[in-house]
Amino acid sequence: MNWIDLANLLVATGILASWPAQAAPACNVTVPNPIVRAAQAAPGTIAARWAAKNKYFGVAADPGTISNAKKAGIIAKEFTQLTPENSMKWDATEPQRDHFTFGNADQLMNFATSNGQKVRGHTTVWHSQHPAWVEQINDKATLTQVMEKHITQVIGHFKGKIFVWDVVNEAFNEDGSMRDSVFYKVLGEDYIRIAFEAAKKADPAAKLYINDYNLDDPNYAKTKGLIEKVTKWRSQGIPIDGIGSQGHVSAEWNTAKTIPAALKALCAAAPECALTEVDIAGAAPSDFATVTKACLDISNCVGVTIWGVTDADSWRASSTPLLFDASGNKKQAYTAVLNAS
Ligand code: 9MR
Repeated sequence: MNWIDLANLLVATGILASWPAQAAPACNVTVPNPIVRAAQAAPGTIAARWAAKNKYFGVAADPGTISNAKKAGIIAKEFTQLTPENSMKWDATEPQRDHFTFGNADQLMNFATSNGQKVRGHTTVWHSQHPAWVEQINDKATLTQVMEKHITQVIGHFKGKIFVWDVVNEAFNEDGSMRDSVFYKVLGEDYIRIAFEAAKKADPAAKLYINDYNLDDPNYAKTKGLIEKVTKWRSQGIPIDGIGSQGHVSAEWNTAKTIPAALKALCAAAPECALTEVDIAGAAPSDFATVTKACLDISNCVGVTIWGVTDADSWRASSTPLLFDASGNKKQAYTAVLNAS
């Protein structure tokens, strides 16, 4: 047992009230959000090591995963942060106009609360997984009102309980221009301001993120385009607190090796940043270590979320991209991340 695990054990068993300040590892982390206390992570886990560095190590889940006792056990022990994989999306929370449903989302929130885990809200404005009635709106006044109401209701429902929201998801094309979603088509670029201002009003304490995929290379047009726009929007006073890089990695397209430099560039463009949906096709241990360590090495990177518990839960299950195999056993990638942490 190393000293971090020992300190965690002492805290968990009540022998120490909290981590002694001088026992915390020397590092230059000044994260605006005090994310996790070491006491919430089980000794010997990756999450415990990350908590000692004031960063979360999280996972995507939903009622389907937490209702499985084995998976619930893994989540409770191994992760300090949860993201609802689907249950807070528009089609789940407002399937019909003005009818809000939070059953699954509340279930996940309650599970997280009882396990001392922080929740990242995902996601209010996205071109995908919103109901057909949203897609059909074609005038500015109506879409503004509908978008503001959706954000106000959903973020407001969890006010004070959710520490980070992916307010806008996947707003960019691969060439760095803005995606032609219904929001962009009807409202133009101004939809970003409308969305973030509504989110800020709904929960002033939550950190507000823009989240996207294929931001895995600093020289890629999409990475550059997002950085340029976020820098401009922030200079205009739009309340964007953070950039989320999803981190869906595969060997041939967006490789692990360029992620450290890409994340550095993204994190320099906002007060904070995170890797929000990490999975790596084939789960090569060294790639998992490279990707996760990229966040550890950047002071304002607040944490990493793995996009699912076991390989069987993954949206791309056939590529076995996660840290636990389909039976819930730790894979070599887990050990590689632990050793790099
Ligand atoms: O993992 C999610 C899967 O269960 C859903 O069917 C899918 C629907 O679009 O969304 C998946 O999660 C996505 C996330 O919300 C946004 N970034 C890409 C993720 C993988 O597709």
